[in-house]
Amino acid sequence: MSRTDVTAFVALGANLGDAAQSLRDALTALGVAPGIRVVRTSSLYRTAPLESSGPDYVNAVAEVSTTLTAPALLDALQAIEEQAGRERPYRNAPRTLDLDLLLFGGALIDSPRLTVPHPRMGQRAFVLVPLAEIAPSLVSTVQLDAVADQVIEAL
Ligand code: PH2
Ligand code: MG
Ligand code: MG
Repeated sequence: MSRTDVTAFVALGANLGDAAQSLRDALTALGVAPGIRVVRTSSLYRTAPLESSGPDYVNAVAEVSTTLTAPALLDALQAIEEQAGRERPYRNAPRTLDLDLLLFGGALIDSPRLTVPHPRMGQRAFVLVPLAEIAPSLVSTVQLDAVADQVIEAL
């Protein structure tokens, strides 16, 4: 690992089309993207839509190691979303693929394009449960208890 490698965590979600396959394809695309290495991936989870509509979601979290800057990593995530036919008709609309940057090393980022850590990750079982699976030291029992009412099951 070079000195510039950063460990980042990416949330994956989809609830249109073959959502599970879209997540698998996205993990493959992440792995071959220049400057991104997929280190670990969680199980896929079926989750009830939260402040969203449509079919159940499939969600997962991936740990990546990257030589990219945070904005460049976001560009790469958005390019993979576009490739999957992502449309944005309105906020939290059902989607073919959503890739959210959760954590970028220990960085605190608050720019118009990007807020890291992801501001809503602590309220979402569909992020915390898969994140706890691959990085248990990052998620506390208190946090998991706070989202225990949200429906989530491993696929
Ligand atoms: N993403 C949202 C809003 N609501 N609900 C579930 N279950 N899974 C998601 O990925 C999700 C959501 C906004 O990005
Ligand atoms: Mg999202
Ligand atoms: Mg998003």
